[in-house]
Amino acid sequence: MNDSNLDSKQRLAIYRRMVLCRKFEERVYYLFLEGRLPGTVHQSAGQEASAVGVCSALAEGDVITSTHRPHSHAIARGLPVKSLMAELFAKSTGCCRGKGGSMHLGDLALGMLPAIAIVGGGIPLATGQALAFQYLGKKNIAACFFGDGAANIGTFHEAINMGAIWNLPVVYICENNKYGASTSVEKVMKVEHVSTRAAAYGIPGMTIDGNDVEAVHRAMSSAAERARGGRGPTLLELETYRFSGHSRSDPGHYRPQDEVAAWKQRDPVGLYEKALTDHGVLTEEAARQISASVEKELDEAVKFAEESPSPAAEECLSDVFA
Ligand SMILES: Cc1ncc(C[n+]2csc(CCOP(=O)(O)OP(=O)(O)O)c2C)c(N)n1
Ligand SMILES: [Mg+2]
Repeated sequence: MNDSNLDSKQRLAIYRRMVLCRKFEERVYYLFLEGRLPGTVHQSAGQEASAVGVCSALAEGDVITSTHRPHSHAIARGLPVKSLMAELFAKSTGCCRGKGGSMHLGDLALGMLPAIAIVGGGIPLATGQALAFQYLGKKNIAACFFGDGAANIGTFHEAINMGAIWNLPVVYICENNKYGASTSVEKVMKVEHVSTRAAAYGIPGMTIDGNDVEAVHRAMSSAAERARGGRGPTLLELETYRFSGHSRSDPGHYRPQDEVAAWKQRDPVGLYEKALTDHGVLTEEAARQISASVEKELDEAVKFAEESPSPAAEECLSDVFA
């Protein structure tokens, strides 16, 4: 932990953001069980270090793209939890005015293109966003989240090749959580690491412990610096695990119990809490206060969402393209 340039204040902010991601997912899980939320959800508990580590290395004006599993990405990018919760409740105060729902969360003004549920669909979008930054002479970068499953989709290869040949300011971030829906990554990939594919496009590729938030922060910081400096993309593979099944309707029984248990031992929130405590950055009392303030923020978000109006019937066709 000592080789990071983060100070105590930044570390505590990262920790709080991770707790917010985790508790948001817990809250959403219970709201679904109670039948209070429409639609479906793909949850990201277990993957907080990836979302928060990446976004903690971004600057104002940078843009992320996301996937069908976007809640932690949105929270990590700093979208207000109220607007996310209202979006899940399909209310007009949501970040997409209640018309996008869980799989399309986003707010371009706050640095997140609305998420795209087509697997691999965000990779060309991030590449296009990076091309726009380069064309306009901006110093911003695009950070592109996608899963291991998306790394076998055609757009992965086409878009990364394009980003590479044009030295675009984009970082490609594969969250390798070992499964694409119920399919284990070993069944669909001959190479051990997605990151080795970077060699095919002539860009750097790295595999990082995706449950170590500061390791992610460090790797992303140097990839972002490279991209911002005009030296082109990097492919980061973050090894992580989702604690839940693929979606609300999937209990995840295809995963061996000992595998799930081993990854829960490496819970990214717990690991960081311990590291911060061991280094004297976090006390038990401070952890309690952070937990209470996050719960309060979520109480307020749920209340705000439930009390917000649904979109008016006459707005049915506004802000939608298809
Ligand atoms: C093009 C396309 N094919 C199939 C699906 C159905 N689908 C949704 S998520 C998913 C698995 C994606 O796996 P991965 O990219 O590893 O992301 P993870 O769910 O693990 O976060 C599939 C097959 C889809 N949404 N889009
Ligand atoms: Mg996956």
